[in-house]
Amino acid sequence: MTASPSPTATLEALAVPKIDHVDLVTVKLPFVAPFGTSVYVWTDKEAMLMRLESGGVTAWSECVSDPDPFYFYETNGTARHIIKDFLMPLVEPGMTLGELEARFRHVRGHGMAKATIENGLLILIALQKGLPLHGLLGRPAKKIMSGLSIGLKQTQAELLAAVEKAVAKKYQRIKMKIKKGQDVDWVRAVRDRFPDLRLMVDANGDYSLADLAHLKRLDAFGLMMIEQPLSYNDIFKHAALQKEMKTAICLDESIHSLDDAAAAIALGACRIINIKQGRVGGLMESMRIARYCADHGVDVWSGGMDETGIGRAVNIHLQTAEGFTLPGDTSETSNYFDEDIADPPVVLDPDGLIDIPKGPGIGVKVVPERILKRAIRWERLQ
Ligand code: OSB
Ligand code: MG
Repeated sequence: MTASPSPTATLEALAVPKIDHVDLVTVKLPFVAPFGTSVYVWTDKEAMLMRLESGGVTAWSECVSDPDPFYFYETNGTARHIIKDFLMPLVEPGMTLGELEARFRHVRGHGMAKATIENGLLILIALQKGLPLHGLLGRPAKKIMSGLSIGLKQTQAELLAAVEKAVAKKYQRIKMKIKKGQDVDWVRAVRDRFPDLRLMVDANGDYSLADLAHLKRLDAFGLMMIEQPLSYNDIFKHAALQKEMKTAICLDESIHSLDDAAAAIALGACRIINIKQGRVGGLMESMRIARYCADHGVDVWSGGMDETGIGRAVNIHLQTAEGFTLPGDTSETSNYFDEDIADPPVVLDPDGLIDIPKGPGIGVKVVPERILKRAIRWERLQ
């Protein structure tokens, strides 16, 4: 438990470039198959993208909110409002990113909206410097671990088929969604068929402490972790649950900041944290949390929000940072979309690993015709 120097000091000192234009573009892409969780079933990805133009350089970032508040309180609508009416007016050329973050703190919460701007600025600065994003973050390139999140299925046969396909691709771990009434038997079916699989479950907050005896039955399956078993805004009860369970608890929804992560660790509410860069307000807070967790013996991984190629690439670059010790929800583009808005798509190599897209910025190129084809809303803010 040695305190390390801040992993973001250099980033905080970067200057915000002069921005010529800011656009918010909402795109809607059909999923190849519906994605089911205990809270909702999504059939399309509706993503709000931010386009920053500065001296002929164009950077794209992605807001990871959904159109609805079923997983998280922010929506594409609230993010648009907060970005347009409160956050963008705080952005001034020449100020440092550290100063901008301090100004953003005046707006409580709304991490996904904040992340859209902060990540966009970091990507823009990387492009202007001719650096890949991970290079700007001060991290060397490496192969990124893959992980698949399998949604709730109608039948166990469908679930087993999805797991079998993922195992054949050499995904480094498989996560299956569970909910009340679709848990122990379904996990047993997968475990019986794949005894050595690195397997975990995600309940998206479907249980309460009244389900303790039932949840303890999951201890029999050698799971890597159980993600967010209890309420989306709880830390305290997870600490009580972790004391009773052998299986590591991983918090997702409950962690909005470094302070939340520190509280969860101090209370013993989890042994693993899922960092969604959007949910915690951007790449810099993500790096701080990952470093803090590494210093406190807590593993972290990069969560996904079924992002388009833009957000997916950001998550890939982030995983070069210190502390990302476990495979995250980073899977092939074809798992979500027949045609993404950016190229190249994410594919696994023969070992089930992912290469960081080459080139400056996030490395993937947004295809203008596909944006035009998928855009359902376009608004120029400046
Ligand atoms: O709980 O991690 C989650 C997707 C949307 C909302 C919440 C979650 C998820 C996933 C899929 O599990 C992550 C992904 O594959 O990008
Ligand atoms: Mg989750």
